[in-house]
Amino acid sequence: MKRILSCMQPTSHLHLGNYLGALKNWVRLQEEGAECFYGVVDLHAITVDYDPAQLKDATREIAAAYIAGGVNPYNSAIFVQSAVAGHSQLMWLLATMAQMGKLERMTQFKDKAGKDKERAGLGLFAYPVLMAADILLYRATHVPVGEDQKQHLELARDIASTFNTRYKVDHFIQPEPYIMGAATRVMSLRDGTQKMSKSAESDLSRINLTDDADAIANKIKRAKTDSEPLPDNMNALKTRPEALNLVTIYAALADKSPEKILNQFAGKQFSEFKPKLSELAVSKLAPITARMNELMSDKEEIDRILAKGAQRARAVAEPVLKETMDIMGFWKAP
Ligand code: AQP
Repeated sequence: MKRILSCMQPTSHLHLGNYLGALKNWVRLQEEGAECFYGVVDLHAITVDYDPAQLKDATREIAAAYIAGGVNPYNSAIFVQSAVAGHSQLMWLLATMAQMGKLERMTQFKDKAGKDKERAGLGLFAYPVLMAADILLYRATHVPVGEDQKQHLELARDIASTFNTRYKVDHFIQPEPYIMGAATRVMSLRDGTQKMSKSAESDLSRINLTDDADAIANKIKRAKTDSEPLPDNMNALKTRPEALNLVTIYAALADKSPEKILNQFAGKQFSEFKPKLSELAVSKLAPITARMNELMSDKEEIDRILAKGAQRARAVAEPVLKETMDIMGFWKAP
């Protein structure tokens, strides 16, 4: 049986990249009958500047987005990372076998630490070790993520194998990345070479799941493009990152291949394509936004769902942590 684990950080509102690259696929896996654990990883969110007064609601909003996007909290466990103590406990154990050299090669750390690497926090540097703990704690077999998380997942596989070799056991499962769908890396609407991101400065660079129809239409209208009409083949988009991004988004929202979309729009100008893309985006996202708003108006219900989810998560995580500590030779009360 497949066991799925995947998470998002409550760093800000979820965006179209999070939806197409991850959440939409989570729902598919749930519908295929896999055992799913979907986390809101608040311990990761505090590795960058954050506002403590906002963290609780940001956490609830991510959970609301999961449910509004189609995760069924009665089938899948939706939980908050900090409510399951095993995440940070296992992280410390795994940190003893994560190599500094490998962590230094993580591109996300380099991007987020920026020029002032010396002042970056240890938490930001060790982020991929906590992510390895998130996954290994559940013995997850598959981890559906966007392309940006592939490197972190390779590290989690590496740590699992180092542990098994060092302690001569077959304890941790090697998690497989699941990079699914047409839009595995949605790019910024302002710059087709940068990934769409919650933390990018310009709000015009992303479509948030909290945006209303006017905001979505406005962002697509102002999305950077070039002056050429759309071509009839994908090869011709290789040197046109912004055009490729919009076609890919259209394809992923329509559940069609990008080639099919080009067949439909070949020779058309963006002035014709963009309103069609807005229409499609609004038709897919407006129901999610409406449901999210509804859920956020009943925070107690979200809290109940998260409390149940944490119970289910702990029931799986605690025995794995205990077994890990036994293998490592820790003392325990007789
Ligand atoms: N642009 C993207 N295209 C496709 N998938 C994406 N994901 C993120 N951005 C894109 C996927 O969304 C999941 C949750 O991501 P996260 O909350 O861990 O944050 P992140 O990957 O660091 O990216 P964000 O959303 O831009 O957040 P910030 O700005 O806070 O770093 C993951 O599966 C990720 O692959």
